[in-house]
Amino acid sequence: MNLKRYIFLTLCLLNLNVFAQTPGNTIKVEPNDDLDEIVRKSTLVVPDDRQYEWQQLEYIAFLHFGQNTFHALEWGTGKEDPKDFYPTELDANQWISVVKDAGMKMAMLTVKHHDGFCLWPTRTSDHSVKSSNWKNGKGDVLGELVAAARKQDIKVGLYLSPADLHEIERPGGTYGNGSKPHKVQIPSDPDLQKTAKKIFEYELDDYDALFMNQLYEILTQYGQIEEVWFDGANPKPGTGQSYNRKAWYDMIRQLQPGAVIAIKGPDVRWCGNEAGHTRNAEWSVLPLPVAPADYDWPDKTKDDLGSREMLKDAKYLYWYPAETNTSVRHGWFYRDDKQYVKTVEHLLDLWYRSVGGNTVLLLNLTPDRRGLIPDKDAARLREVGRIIKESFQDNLADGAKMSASAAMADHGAELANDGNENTFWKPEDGTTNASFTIDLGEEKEFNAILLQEAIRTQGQRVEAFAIDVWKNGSWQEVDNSTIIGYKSIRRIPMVKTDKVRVRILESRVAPTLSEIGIYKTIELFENPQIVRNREGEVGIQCSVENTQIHFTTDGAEPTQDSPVYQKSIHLPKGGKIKAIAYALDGSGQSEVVSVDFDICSAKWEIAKVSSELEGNKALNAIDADPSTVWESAESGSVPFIEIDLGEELKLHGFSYLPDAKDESGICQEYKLEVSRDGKKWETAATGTFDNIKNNPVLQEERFDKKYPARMIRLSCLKSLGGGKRFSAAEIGVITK
Ligand code: FUL
Repeated sequence: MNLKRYIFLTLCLLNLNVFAQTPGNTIKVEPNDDLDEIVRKSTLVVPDDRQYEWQQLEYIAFLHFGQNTFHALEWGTGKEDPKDFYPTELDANQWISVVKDAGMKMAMLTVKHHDGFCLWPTRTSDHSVKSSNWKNGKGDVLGELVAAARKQDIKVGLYLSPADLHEIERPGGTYGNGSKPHKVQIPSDPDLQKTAKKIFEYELDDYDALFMNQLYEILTQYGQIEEVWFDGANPKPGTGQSYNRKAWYDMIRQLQPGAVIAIKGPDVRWCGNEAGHTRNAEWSVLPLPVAPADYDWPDKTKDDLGSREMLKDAKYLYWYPAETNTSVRHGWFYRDDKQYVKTVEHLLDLWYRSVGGNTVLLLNLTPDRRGLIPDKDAARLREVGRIIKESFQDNLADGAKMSASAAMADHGAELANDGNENTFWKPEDGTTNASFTIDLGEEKEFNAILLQEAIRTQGQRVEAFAIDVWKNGSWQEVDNSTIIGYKSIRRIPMVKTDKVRVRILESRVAPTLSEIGIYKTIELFENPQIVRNREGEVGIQCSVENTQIHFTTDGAEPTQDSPVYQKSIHLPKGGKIKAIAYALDGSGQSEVVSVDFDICSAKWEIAKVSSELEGNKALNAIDADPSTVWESAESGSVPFIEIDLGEELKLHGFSYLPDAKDESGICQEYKLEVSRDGKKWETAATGTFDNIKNNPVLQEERFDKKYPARMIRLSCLKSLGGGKRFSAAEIGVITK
């Protein structure tokens, strides 16, 4: 053995890390690695090709459609009649044209939601479009979506719910039937076996076998699939059903090697909420306690997932990027025209925070009972798409002179502005802070800076940075933030300058920048806010100066001819307020915002309550202020709140706004009783607030008939925490 080889082998054996490992999406942490070494290793963690391609999609569409659409439900029961599924004008081309105009790159359909109804003519069950009257049972929603998507160059994703209520409820159903895993061939159908390129064999119980046959069909009959989404939610847990997820993943990898497996899977992580909240620092490199092959991909909901503090106990470092999923409407499925639709302002802000915050935005659209995306939603999505397109078409940094405080010879500053995400600026290893200057050559006006790290080969490194602009002969900081990752878009107040500086304040090993953009983006005119207090006084506020607000109370669209808002509007019995703000100089106007109020709580009193915590009194549940909450103490009996409405009303239903900050006190199973005199009580409704754990938004439940009542009592039969605690931000009644 020559000397060189001897030294090489000795160093390897001593694990002195002199020879760098190859980057990959999993890097093992050795027991003797200190934090510095773990941090160094974290820069070797990079996305694999399918993860990188998925990340580049940036903005994609979810489509929740199925039995729930026809029952105005979030979660069905599994007992729905297939004949209830009957879209009258289904047109997947319309869906895709909205997706396309919105600037989204993929459409992902709920081909089977928790109720088990399949939107393609599966061979595995009769509970599908085949048994509906839609197109005489010859229809295929997935097929239509795929055909439309291919025409317009939109990629396709699949949501197939592992939880399947139909298979729980039907006689002889397979879900949780206690069957033992045995060798099963996939596809199992003899006809499909004849044409199958490969027949798989796995150890599966009855439901898993059915599920994998469904998976096989949708992965083989519809061309290229880009994402497979496995939901962790299950409306009926406790059946004892388990899944052979390793088999699912194995088959997906073989049938659709380019598809990412999301949520309960190894490639894409759920952002941790359904409200569209985004993190301050969204790391794509995460610590894992075991090797990815042995991991079961639990939800990650904490604020900090990838800081140095989080990495220090890692056994493995893993590329696990986040997907922000939320719905354009209140709820995942179309319900009715009263359902809240996010404004353009809201959607655009969401896009900036998610796409510009190192995540992919998976925004849900809700085809209605016609089988079309509702006009209002379509118009808003298209408007957002237009704004994004126009805002980012002209990079003011093009042709600018780039320089940096330090750079490696083959990673000069100019590479951060060559339109190529694969080339990048980088200083020598060990240079963890550095500054990067963009000389625009002349004064330009802008309000957004876009930064990208070279994640594909260099991973995610930047931990803190600041942005300065050159003003009156000196640098002035206009923004600072944490991570960059695939993409960070920072919005700043409009500024005019000829020089911008990005200061990397902290980074792992050495920072990289693969692309920099400077944009003058379209700024929206701020929407007015409509709020009503307990006494029924409606206030409309707009923080923009020199504006005039016009409003209507008759449901008509407000214009400049509508009454001018000057003082609060008295609306104790409820009604619809629509408002719009105009700049006095004619330079702009807001969107029309609208709120539909029911009767106010001015006359209401708390008649009785099971208990209330000091500081979180029961009155907070009827004070018209969602920021204050009622919280009961933990007790052995069913917690409840009894409200005296001060007068007899005809009740159509009730509403419950949970306290999203107190998961364990959120009511999941409720009973609502009514009384005319406080003595004789009648149950008006019992039920569950579907999906309230993941989506703790306002719940509105309508009764089967109208009840005359002066008192209501809401009892929490089961809270999310399992214990006997109940909390509420607001409780209301529906009288219309
Ligand atoms: C949740 C489900 O329970 C909802 O219905 C919806 O499909 C959402 C995307 O995931 O967990």
